[in-house]
Amino acid sequence: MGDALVVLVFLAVLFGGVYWYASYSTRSGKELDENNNFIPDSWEKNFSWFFSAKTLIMLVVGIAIGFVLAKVIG
Ligand SMILES: [Ca+2]
Repeated sequence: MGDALVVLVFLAVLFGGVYWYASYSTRSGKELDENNNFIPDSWEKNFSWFFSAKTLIMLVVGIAIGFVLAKVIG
């Protein structure tokens, strides 16, 4: 279960980093964002689902971390 925890924490950091970078790069003007939703327009073509499901994805990863953590500690 320890390995699963490492993978899940890695995913949470990775996804969090991607969401953070999307917001950062559009706010700072590094990426084009003509529709002003803080997602680089070049990413939206293929990965809009990843941003629409942001809350769900982070919730699922968070619950999974909590579940595995409880198994590891308990
Ligand atoms: Ca956009």
